[in-house]
Amino acid sequence: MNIFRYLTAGESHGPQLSAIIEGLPAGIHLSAETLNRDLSRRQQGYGRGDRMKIEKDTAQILSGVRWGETIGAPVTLVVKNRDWENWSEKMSPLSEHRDESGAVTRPRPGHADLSGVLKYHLDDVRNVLERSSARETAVRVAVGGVAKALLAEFGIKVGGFVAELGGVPTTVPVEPLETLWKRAESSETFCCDPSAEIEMKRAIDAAQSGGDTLGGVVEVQVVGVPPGLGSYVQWDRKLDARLAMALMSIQAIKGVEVGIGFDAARRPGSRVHDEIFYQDGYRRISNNAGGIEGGMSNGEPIVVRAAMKPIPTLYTPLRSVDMRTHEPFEATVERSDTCAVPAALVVAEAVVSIEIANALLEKFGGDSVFEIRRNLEGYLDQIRNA
Ligand code: EPS
Repeated sequence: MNIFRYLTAGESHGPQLSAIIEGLPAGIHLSAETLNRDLSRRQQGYGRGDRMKIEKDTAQILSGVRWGETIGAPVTLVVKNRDWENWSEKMSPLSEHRDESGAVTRPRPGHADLSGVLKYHLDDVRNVLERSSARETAVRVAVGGVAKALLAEFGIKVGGFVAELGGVPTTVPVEPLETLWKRAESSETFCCDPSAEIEMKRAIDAAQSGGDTLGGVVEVQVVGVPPGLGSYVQWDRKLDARLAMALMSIQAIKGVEVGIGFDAARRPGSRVHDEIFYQDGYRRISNNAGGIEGGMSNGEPIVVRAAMKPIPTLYTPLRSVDMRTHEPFEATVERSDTCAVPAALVVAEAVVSIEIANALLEKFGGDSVFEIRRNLEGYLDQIRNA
């Protein structure tokens, strides 16, 4: 069913992260610079740790693009890990020399560590943490950049902001979404409420000095989506279900909301559903549904939120047991970020872009941007007077 398919590969301290995207039409304007903008955004944000000083992520496009346009063939993307230089012995794919002295045997609560070693019959937690690490999101953001470039061909734009961080909520000004995205871009915590930003930075500083970490909520919006993407007829074709899966697949995400989300459960129906008006086409004056009704886009901006838990690598020890001795210990100090919520916004934008691109390709098909545009315009004409 997926037309836009991709897989990622690579370890956090391995030589590189890679992705192959299959199912792209010919004629998408694409450059590494477009992808690198979001790769760089992902590395910013108040509360990131020292690893980000080492890495300066850039994407290489190694196939499927010629003279700045996709040619319909699979696109290969690579993001090199600069930190690899410091890990080439420990993480060598080929060396026969096994150095088990540095094995990690103390699983960190909240990580994939414990379940991962049990599942794959491993005795070094490193074999789990290297792949489960959120480092993988660097290449997913590059894949999302390709999806964003596809959507841009049809006037569909994706952006967002941090809605809450470390328990500090934001008041979002009543302004066009694109103005809010610009505000968020110039904020160190990617939010659009300057007084909340001061509080958030204070909370991050306090967490950092106390050896703790913070989570938060990110909100992504998509504008320019035609009505009718996704479908109500089958469970796995519902657009909201697919967006939820994509968002939940991001490391550390524990909850997803569409539109007013959980708040809809607390209000009477009269204060939830978006009334329908007609004036040169169908109009709504509210968007509590977040642009999705019956598993389909309804033409209003799509609005989704994702809740990120605090990063589980803590400088203040949490209790765990050593897997060799089963003796209790308090977790060793690891380098980590205090807060990666701003980064999670960029990743959330990426995975949402991928799902919208996929739904667009499903409905309007086509092997070229030209053909998809023709199909889309024909459909928009068809529903104009409905
Ligand atoms: C991460 C731990 C840290 C983060 C990393 C995710 O890495 P390290 O232990 O090497 O300092 O910096 O995030 C990234 C490298 C990234 O690019 O986002 C973890 O345990 O998930």
